[in-house]
Amino acid sequence: MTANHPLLATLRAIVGDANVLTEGDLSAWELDWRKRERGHALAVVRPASTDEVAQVIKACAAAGVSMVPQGGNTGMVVGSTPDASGTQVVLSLTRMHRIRKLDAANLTVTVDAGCVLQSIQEACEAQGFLFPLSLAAEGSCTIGGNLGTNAGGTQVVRYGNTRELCLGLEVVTAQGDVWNGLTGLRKDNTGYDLRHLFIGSEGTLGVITGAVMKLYPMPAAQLTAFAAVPSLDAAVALLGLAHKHLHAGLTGFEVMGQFALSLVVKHFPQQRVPFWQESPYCVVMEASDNETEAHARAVFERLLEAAMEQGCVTDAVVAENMAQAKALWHIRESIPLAQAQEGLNIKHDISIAVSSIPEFVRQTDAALEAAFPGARLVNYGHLGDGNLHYNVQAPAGDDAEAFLRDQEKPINALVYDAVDRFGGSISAEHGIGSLKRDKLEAHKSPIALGLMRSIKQALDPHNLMNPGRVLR
Ligand code: FAD
Ligand code: 2HG
Ligand code: ZN
Repeated sequence: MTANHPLLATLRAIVGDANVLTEGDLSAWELDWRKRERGHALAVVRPASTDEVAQVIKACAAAGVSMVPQGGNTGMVVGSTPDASGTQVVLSLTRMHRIRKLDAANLTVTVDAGCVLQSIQEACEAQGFLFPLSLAAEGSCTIGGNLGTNAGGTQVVRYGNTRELCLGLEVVTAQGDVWNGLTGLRKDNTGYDLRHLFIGSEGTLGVITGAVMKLYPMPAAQLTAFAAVPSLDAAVALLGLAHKHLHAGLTGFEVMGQFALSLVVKHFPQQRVPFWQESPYCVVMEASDNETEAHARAVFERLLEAAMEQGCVTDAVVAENMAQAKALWHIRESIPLAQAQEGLNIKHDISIAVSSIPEFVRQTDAALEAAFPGARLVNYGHLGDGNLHYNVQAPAGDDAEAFLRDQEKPINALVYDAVDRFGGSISAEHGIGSLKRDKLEAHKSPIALGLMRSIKQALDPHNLMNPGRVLR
């Protein structure tokens, strides 16, 4: 295929010449965030409305050209970039960034899929509402990508994943038809709930163009604590205490291993990281309170006193103000960036029952250390959700690319076999994309895979929507 492909003239007529990109540096769309793979697109197409998306899909379908839906291109599993063939169209949604409607009484906001997550948070906050989806990529990821991956983030312990926050979708199907499911209803039992098919489908079933998302009143006060814990068992005990003392007021609970924090210290020396040298793990914890800040502090202090008495916290700081709270959260959110600075790495976004996490880590750390001496284990994540980022960095000084080439497969096998033994999931957050497609085959039940293939076949019989992602 070339820049003269006959489809290009049709696409230009739909979205305008300036929004069909074929030349120059297209890295922003063709290279994934982790720099694992560089693809090559026939064109990057940037529609500005649902109608334009529908026309683009119809044109591509008529030409038999496959499409890769893309939002902020922050995905972790090589799912939003084209393959290397030069035959695929990247369908970028970022020109669709309108907040369509905020319904205060219904506690919902209706948005275009290309809205950057942070812009939704800010627009809602300006009107006194909390949109609680929160992740370190929020300045560049889009709500369409969040829905496409069913993103998690740091508030799931209270508000759930993106799926739980979504009340309705607008989707352009693989045939170019527009399904308007933007009802915003909290109860609707009229047959299959189609929205749940598209959420987490990673662009393989259709293109999400709009969504109705749930809002919450802004809490009266939010407090953040950073605590040193002597072990993962202690972190789990602290989580239990936090649930008991804070109930629904517990809105964040993240764990960070010592090596993960050392990478933040190394690559972002301007950040002040408390306790990291004296403790194998630290926890960042958030409480939201509907009464007053004084009430929130009193509850938080009782919790920390109980935790110190029981020995599950050895030291703690509670942020005095919003700026300090942000700085503490920033430490946690900087870990993936520090890992990227350190070099290519192997990521495992696994989940297992919270109660099993300490034993899983004990056994798997020991097995990895024995089999891959020198490999550096970067363990952190959403302990409140039973979701660890159980990552592996090449031994210090080694060529990371060579390490991944030679050791990624056996390391993945070791970790995912352990996840299976503990009854967990090989992906709690980032999804499958193309990086974990073979792992899905190996770790998901054949019945579940068969049902997934039937759904794909029914919705996208010509395999034009993000082919080769999730399923072979
Ligand atoms: P993209 O990367 O563009 O696409 C992701 C997938 O969704 C692709 O398969 C794509 O085809 C599909 N897609 C995109 N838009 C649409 C659409 N409109 N319709 C249908 N399919 C679509 N993830 C978490 O879950 N939790 C975290 O805490 C978290 N933290 C992160 C921190 C950093 C620093 C980074 C870089 C990433 C993080 N991620 C996290 C991963 C990533 O940001 C999320 O998965 C995010 O939801 C992706 O959004 P995006 O707009 O960048 O999507
Ligand atoms: C996070 O929780 C993200 O910070 C990224 O999901 C995790 O980079 C990672 O492994
Ligand atoms: Zn995460």
